Amino acid sequence: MASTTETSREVLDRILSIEIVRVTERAAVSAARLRGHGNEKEADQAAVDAMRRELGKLSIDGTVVIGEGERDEAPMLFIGENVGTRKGPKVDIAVDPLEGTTLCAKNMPGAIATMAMAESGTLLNAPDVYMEKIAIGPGYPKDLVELDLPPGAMIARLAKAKGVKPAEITALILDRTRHADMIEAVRKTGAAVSLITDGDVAGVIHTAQPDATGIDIYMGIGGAPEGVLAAAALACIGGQMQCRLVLDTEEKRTRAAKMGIKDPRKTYGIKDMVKGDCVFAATGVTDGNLLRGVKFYPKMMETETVVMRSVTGTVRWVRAEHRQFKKFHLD
Ligand code: VTB
Repeated sequence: MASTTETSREVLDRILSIEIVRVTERAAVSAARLRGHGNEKEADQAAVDAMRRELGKLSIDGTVVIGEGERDEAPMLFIGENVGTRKGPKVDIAVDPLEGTTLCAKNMPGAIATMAMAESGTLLNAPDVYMEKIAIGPGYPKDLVELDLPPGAMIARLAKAKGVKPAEITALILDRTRHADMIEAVRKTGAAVSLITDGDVAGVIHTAQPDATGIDIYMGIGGAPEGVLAAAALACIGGQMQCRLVLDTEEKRTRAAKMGIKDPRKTYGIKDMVKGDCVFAATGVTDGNLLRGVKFYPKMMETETVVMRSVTGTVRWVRAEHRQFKKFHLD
């Protein structure tokens, strides 16, 4: 048991890196029951309910900083909501109970349940707007990625650093019309573009294991909450990322200002988004490159989770067999 003298750092280390696995497992199982049902909202709600129920059992005094929406929209796990038993360390919580709702509803690869937990006041409080992102894995010279470099020049720089020709580089980009010019510019260098329909948290994580995933770089505009979660993962496994919020209207700038964002054009590195010790976890909902989806058997369920911690760089792969179905509140 955690004694009252333990710092949040010790608790994050010893206890929460395992406890957090239960949270994403529960969310993943609840969503997985609704795979392929064509109902994104229902699957998302099931994941949110399960995640909230499980978070409530953790010995933390948590505050949701990346959540399901803003307080006035009254969703569950809203930004600012307190979670946990309140008897424990103060921590920031970032959640995406079902990242890739469409992937789950259509039973396509790559849906995950994910969250991060960090020392209080250390995660970027990002509004739910778009974010420009660029990310690569570990092992490159410092400051290699640069958001404002034209995509073609970025690919050339990356290829040089990797010691290969641009044709041997693969960039992962969300398949959106807003990325048409970027995709063309990357292809012009001879590099390959892998397109995904959703799921850029996993997309960014892919860059950390290029040999396994075939992905060298993630580029493009996705959700800001997903950007902070991806930054939390890279803070643990290494890599580089640069991001900028897309605050293109007065309304968005005002919302961001209320969340403490003073410079709407600021470029964020990983350390600007994740300033302290943090734990990140993701459980597969549908099968994907990163994680296997939930498997249901008559008397057992299987989940696969990756959980990682930033100060130690420990990455644990947790393949779990669950036999007590009632814990999952599936009926
Ligand atoms: C991405 C993707 C998410 O939103 O962040 C995307 O990773 C961005 O929004 O899985 P648009 O769909 O509007 O382009 C998701 O697709 C859903 O949150």
